[in-house]
Amino acid sequence: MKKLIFMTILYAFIILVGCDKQITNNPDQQYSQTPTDKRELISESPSNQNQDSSGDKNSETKWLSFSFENFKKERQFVKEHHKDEIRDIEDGKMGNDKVVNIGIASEDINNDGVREVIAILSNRYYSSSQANAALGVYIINNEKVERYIPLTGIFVDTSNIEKQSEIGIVYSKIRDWADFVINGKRLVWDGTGYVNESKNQKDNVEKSFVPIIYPMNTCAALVGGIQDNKWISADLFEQLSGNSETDKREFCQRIVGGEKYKFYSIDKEIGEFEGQKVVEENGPGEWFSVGYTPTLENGLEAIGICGDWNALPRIPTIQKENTEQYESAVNDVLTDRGLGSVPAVIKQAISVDLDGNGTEEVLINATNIDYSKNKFAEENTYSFIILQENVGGKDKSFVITENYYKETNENEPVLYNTVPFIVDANGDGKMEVVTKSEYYEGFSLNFYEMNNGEALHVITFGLGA
Ligand SMILES: [Ca+2]
Ligand SMILES: [Ca+2]
Ligand SMILES: [Ca+2]
Repeated sequence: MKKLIFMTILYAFIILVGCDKQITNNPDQQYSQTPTDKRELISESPSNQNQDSSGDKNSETKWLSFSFENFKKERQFVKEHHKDEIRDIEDGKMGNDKVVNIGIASEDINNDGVREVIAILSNRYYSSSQANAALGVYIINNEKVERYIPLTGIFVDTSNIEKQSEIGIVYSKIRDWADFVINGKRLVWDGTGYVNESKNQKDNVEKSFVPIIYPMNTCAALVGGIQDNKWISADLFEQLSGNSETDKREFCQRIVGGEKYKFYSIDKEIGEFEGQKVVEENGPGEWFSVGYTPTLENGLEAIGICGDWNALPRIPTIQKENTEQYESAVNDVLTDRGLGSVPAVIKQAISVDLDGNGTEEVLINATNIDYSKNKFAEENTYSFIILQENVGGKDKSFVITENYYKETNENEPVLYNTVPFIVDANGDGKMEVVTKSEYYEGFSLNFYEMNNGEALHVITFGLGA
């Protein structure tokens, strides 16, 4: 049942690993870095962030103080955002209570150095059995509300709203977004909005074991996953920090069959599949396969995650044309790597809000290699992936993975890098970037987790035939 690709395995990956070493030691043929763990800041504009003058962020609740006088400009943004309902209330269409009181507080909720507006709108219109006011976080950009995040379930003492202790925030050590404390209940950020903490804790228990598989024809390769909140690479040859062979074998043994996997392409959920027991494959290398049903539609490239959350909380947008705006970032890398005279070619740009902070990141796939025609080195060719983030209004770029070829060499297979998936593989609300490096008839998959503006390499897996 297994195709040839399953039979002689990891042999080429051993070559691949060996080749990386050659690459590094052979500047005549190639220069720059191995594809797997390279990330480098190539440009950073001065940031205009203001650090909170209160200094260290601790885990104490900070009770918010809402002002009904100050923050005139911010109040205007909020009014503009709710203008239709406020007009109806003031016109008396919503009853006799025609005054909307708007209290404003200002804090950096998502840890990006820029303060958000937190507003409370008080009027009978906002009263129900679940709340007696409207409360929300407003992300302001270009003088208007770019994103409104409602916070539900607030009951405030409307007669003494400026001196309240019903609404507080707690800066989180594990998430960029602060937790909210509302009437004694904790709300935590789940990547798209604020949810009740108890729901989230239940999810965390389920996340202590998450296999991730890469389907190929009738069988999938076990790529790695999560075990006891640690990333695991199932590849027995590759060692990322804190990833022992014992951990890997224990991880594999826990996959007993009957696991439910959701399969994802880069921009959609494909469906649910059932996985079988893990099988250790023999050959020139060792790897683990997982059978699955039903059959995946032919030619679809997917990643399977055994978890019940939505691993595509935000859908990536793929842009293949009109990518000129990203050329300067590509030219900066080419110049820095000594290929300044080689034209920038952008195969695609993928934009998505990786960390869920309301601003989009962009992955730029730059290559002048026509991989369908030639898999061997040609003079002045390259394949690299840049991550561009917007921090405090300024673009900042990192190279995630890169390969360059200075001279034509018919015996030297090229490494060709793409971004086949962007998924939240561990269910923390932040999406990981998955790169694929193809090499002759082998490939590796690499997962990068975004953490405070850095791309941490968390899973690596290689396979060859
Ligand atoms: Ca902020
Ligand atoms: Ca973002
Ligand atoms: Ca994640």
